[in-house]
Amino acid sequence: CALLTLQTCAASSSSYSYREARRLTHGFARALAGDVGGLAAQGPALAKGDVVALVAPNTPEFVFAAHGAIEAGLTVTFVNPLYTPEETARQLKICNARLVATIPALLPLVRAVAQSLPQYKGTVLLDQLPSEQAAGEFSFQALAAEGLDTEGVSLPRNHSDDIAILPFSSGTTGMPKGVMLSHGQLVSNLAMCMTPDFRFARYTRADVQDSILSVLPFFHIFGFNTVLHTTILSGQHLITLPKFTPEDYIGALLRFRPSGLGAVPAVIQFLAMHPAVKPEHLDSIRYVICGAAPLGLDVLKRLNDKAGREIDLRQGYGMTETSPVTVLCSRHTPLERRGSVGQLLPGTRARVVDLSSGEHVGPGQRGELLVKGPQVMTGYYNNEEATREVLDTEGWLHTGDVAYYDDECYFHIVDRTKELIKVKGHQVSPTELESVIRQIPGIADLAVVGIPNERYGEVPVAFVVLQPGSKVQENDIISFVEPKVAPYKRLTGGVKFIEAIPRNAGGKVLRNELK
Ligand code: AYL
Repeated sequence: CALLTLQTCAASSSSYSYREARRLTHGFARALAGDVGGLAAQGPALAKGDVVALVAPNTPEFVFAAHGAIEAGLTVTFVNPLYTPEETARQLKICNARLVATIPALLPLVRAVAQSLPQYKGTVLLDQLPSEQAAGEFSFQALAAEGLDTEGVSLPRNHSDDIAILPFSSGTTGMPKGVMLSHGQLVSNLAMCMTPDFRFARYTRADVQDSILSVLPFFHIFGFNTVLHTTILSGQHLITLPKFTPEDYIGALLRFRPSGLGAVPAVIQFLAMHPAVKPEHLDSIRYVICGAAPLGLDVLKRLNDKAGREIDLRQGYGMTETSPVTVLCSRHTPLERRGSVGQLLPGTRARVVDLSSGEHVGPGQRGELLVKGPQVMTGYYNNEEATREVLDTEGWLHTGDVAYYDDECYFHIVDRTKELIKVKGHQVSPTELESVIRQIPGIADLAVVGIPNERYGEVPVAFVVLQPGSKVQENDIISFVEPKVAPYKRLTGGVKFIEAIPRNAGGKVLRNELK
């Protein structure tokens, strides 16, 4: 397998074999653990459990840096590369990042925010070093080479309960929080997804290596654990694109003829509906793995119509907090059930409970979905209160999703009790947007909710109560928010001025009423 291609970036055409990937990953791990290649001059050595932040789009080096840091006993957090400096700084501070890995285009942003981190050690450039290199800036390739050349470095042992990654999620309420996912949790979820009934990827044999095209970002758990790791486990070839554009995506379909796709519903919709996508572009596609937001059976059927045959499209459901998959369509799921999110993965349990009484409800009845299994997170990083809100004493995770299961135990996600807004599968926290809008003078009260949108799934809309005499207008609010948040968090749903925000007796916003 070592000589097979592991990854190709469709944009730069840079390509790595399994062997090269292993070498670079291991070399980087050794450099970090051995504190070599100039790292020693930049403060105390990295110690087990220290956090390394990756601020980068999908590139092959992203993967080597993440795996190398994990191999060195460190914990990796992923920062969305579309984040503004404020958003980036917030995440880096919460997890007290000691090292940042990024690409040259994002170096100015990282330089601006990293210096204020109390235990900051340096920044690793995943590509060429800039011509004007500052102290504490390192080349990934040079560190990996140095790590391989240095003798006597010992790598720490990673245990099942050690925290491997710290992706961010807003959970059921509030600002985004670090989700502690251990080696054991990630691996157990992979094992579940690779069981014969649920496995979507085919194991590579001597004569055939499948490839999968995925634009899902590695900074999201779907891209990192479900797509990337199942690809590696089955010995496939992963084709990545740092950014989705219709031309690049169609170009990659034609050039690589992938057997599989990793996608969110917006991409499936594009494939099914966009006139530029022709039936022959879909010729090679055998399976599609889709999740993170709802996908209707109608879209799936239109995709099949365009392809002229049945594509093995597997919808799944999960959360960052569950590594992420809990429910998935299997190879046995009949077409008419493929609009559901599937059935429970082996080793995973679920309950659907009445929203007011908390009592179990039977098939066909809606209630909050609770899940339990070895893939459920350890908790939120440094936030016991938020952890207690979602993880009860028996280990059930309260998902904040409203679901029902049918007579064959297929699950259907129908609503959310939590605040979360999902824009093209990306999380948007209403609390975060509310805290930005609240800075505008003249606003008495406000609440942000998500409303359905054909193109994006959902978009945020702000309900605003103005102070008497205030002249604030819709555009003032939209343009105030725009530069302060990542593009997908913008108020695409607009602003609605109302008399009062509906709240319950406890002061909690009645978001469903606003919707
Ligand atoms: P996060 N249908 C409807 N809503 C969904 C679905 C789905 N298939 N999947 C996720 N959600 C919503 O942390 C739901 O509200 O994880 C859930 O609580 O970004 C929230 O998104 C979690 O958002 C896969 C591949 C699951 C990916 C994932 C999603 C991980 C997204 C199973 O096979």
